[in-house]
Amino acid sequence: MIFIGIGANLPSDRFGKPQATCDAARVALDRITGVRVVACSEWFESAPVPLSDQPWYINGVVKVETDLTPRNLLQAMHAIEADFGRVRTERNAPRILDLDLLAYNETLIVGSGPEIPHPRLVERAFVLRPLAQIAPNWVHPVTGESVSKMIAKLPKDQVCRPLNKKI
Ligand code: PH2
Ligand code: MG
Ligand code: MG
Repeated sequence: MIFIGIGANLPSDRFGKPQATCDAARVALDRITGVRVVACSEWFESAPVPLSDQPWYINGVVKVETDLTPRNLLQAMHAIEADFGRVRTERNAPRILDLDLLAYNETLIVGSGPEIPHPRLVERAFVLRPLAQIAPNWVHPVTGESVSKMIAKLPKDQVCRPLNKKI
């Protein structure tokens, strides 16, 4: 199974609110030649991790099917980020759009570039909670842990809730 994390916490001139950018990003992913979005989580709103005074994020996860290699898929994702006005500064800076390749079947890529599976997915509620909606039976290809096991191990202080279910 192949999963992409979508996130945004800055408004964009073209799309407006982060949620509208995330909606448009989902469409753009499906329009990549050779890529089909086959499942989508709800949108979640989540406090920045690590906690800071930057705006809250909209986050979600999609499942895709593709004939692209991991590197070609990453390249197409980066092209969407650039097209949507993403400016790269330092790690964890606020952004108009972030697309992260979370996992690509059993593929392992380590080293200086983007790593697969995404090395920080296990510590992020804003990835694991949406992932649990679309792939409750997925297990991490390196650790063998289930999504629910990873969620149980999360620090309890990460706020991440479905956008339309505020209490
Ligand atoms: N992305 C980050 C850093 N921190 N926090 C939240 N809540 N959502 C994100 O998508 C996010 C983050 C780096 O990519
Ligand atoms: Mg990211
Ligand atoms: Mg990224």
